Amino acid sequence: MLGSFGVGKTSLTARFVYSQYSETYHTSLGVKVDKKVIEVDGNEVTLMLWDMAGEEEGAPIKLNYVNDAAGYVLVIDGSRGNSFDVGVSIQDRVQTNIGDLPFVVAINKADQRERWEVGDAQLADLGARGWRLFETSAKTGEKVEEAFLTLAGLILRAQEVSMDDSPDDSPDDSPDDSMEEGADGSSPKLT
Ligand SMILES: Nc1nc2c(ncn2[C@@H]2O[C@H](COP(=O)(O)OP(=O)(O)OP(=O)(O)O)[C@@H](O)[C@H]2O)c(=O)[nH]1
Ligand SMILES: [Mg+2]
Repeated sequence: MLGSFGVGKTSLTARFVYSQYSETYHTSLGVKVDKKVIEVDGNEVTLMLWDMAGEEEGAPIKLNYVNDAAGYVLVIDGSRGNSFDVGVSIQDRVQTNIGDLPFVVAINKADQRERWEVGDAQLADLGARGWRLFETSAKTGEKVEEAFLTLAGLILRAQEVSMDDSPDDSPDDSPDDSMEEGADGSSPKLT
């Protein structure tokens, strides 16, 4: 869970894992890990959710936690315009320092849309970058499940693709190949 402080990282996690919500704000220190088992496309997936301390001015989030992550939820507080800029800056830093990881964006506090500072044009801008946006509310539960399940799906697909793409130097790995090579007597070629 990445984002500025107070955007609702802990609240979204608590909504998703425990179906609970609290108005009381206890800022997170360090990292708390929660676990939830879900089903995606018939696969049982265990999500380990790392709820991190939010990024404050002068105190950037620790990217070394993100290094080992399969993906992440980038949380922006729709009612705090500054959290939009912080979110974009975090995403830029992850992209530069770690690279492409599956992620979804939660524009949170959708129950307070009348107080939102983040406008449609800003959201359209993120959408145009190909970011997957969910207008969530940890308070009402709106789109929370959808955001996490979409992330889990993206992670599964990314891992399938990386298995397909894994370097395969040995034709012996494929039973079909080795049978053909055996049949015509040619020796396996190393590419
Ligand atoms: N109205 C409304 N308030 C929310 C929502 N999500 C979180 N809040 C409130 O916003 C405050 C901060 O929420 P947290 O979940 O603690 O935010 P956080 O991102 O974990 O904050 P840090 O740990 O300090 O980075 C709390 O008072 C929450 O009750 C929401 O969807 N709607
Ligand atoms: Mg927190």
